[in-house]
Amino acid sequence: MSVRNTARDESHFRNRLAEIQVTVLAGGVGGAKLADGIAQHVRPENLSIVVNTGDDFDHLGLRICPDLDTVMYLLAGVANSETGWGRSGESWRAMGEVKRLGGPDWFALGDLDLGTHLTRTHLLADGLSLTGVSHHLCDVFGIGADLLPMSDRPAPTVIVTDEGQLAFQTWFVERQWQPAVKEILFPQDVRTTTQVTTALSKTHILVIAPSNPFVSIDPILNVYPIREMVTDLPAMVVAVSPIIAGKAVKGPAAKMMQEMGMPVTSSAIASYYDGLIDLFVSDVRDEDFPDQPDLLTMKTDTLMVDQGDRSRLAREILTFCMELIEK
Ligand code: FO1
Repeated sequence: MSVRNTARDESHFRNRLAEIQVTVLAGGVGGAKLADGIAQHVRPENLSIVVNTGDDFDHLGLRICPDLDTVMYLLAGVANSETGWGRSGESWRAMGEVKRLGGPDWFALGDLDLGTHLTRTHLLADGLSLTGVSHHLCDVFGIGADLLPMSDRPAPTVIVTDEGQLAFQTWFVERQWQPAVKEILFPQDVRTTTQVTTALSKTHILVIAPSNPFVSIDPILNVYPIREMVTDLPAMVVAVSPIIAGKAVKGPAAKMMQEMGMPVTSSAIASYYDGLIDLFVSDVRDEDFPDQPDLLTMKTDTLMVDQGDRSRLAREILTFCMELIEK
């Protein structure tokens, strides 16, 4: 393709994208990565990211919001790329002293990360909503996209295991997600925010990120009336599989699928989202799966190792969705 064509295609892509509102439903690392890829193409004022807060908990007297921070740090370019959570260039002096003094050190809080938790806890105590805190922190980090907690009310996810009920972080971190999952409990009658319903009602493309469907996406859909809105939206709803060739890229999704009696395949994820999505994106490493009548499918390389991957995958998905919208 000639340079001139590429330039023309590029400006055509950007002009069409300029009118498109995109909302991403995101949880942990996989969600943050695709949100970051989309943020490379979509103007900040056209991008809303609705984030799972089911992992949130109070620890050492601080309100910890892991998925909000994972997305925020990645979009701000300060995320720890090895762990996927916390800050890059972190130091551990406060946590080391907590350990020496006999405090709980099972949940590793770096010094920079503690700055976020201390400030968020202070602002919440001052009466700011979790959405207000998110907007304040994103302003400081220079993030233009609208980073929205799924609710301003706590909505803690509880994991029912073969050892009984465990709070999410106890199961995920303290027990390293080893206790077998029998069921996942979400609080009922938690409502979302006007900021989320506004973002959803004006969105043209809704992306369900390659996050864990059970503990990152379901908690968001469980918050009223998000599932109902996603089901009824005129928007193009696209989900990206978190499973590649029978494995989860990161975290417990594959193990949970086995424990809950699901085949560990992308098509099982597509079926899980049945009725919610118009388009399903799976990985070229995956087996082909039977076409579902009212579901469009797209195969590409969904493995996001670096920002180039994230940007390429996001561009492919946005291009595919815009072509469908314009039909
Ligand atoms: N995950 C761990 O496996 N071990 C940790 O010590 C840990 C600390 C931590 C601190 C701040 C934060 O925002 C996230 C942290 N995570 C840790 C990840 C956290 O458990 C998230 O809930 C998961 O990433 C799932 O989304």
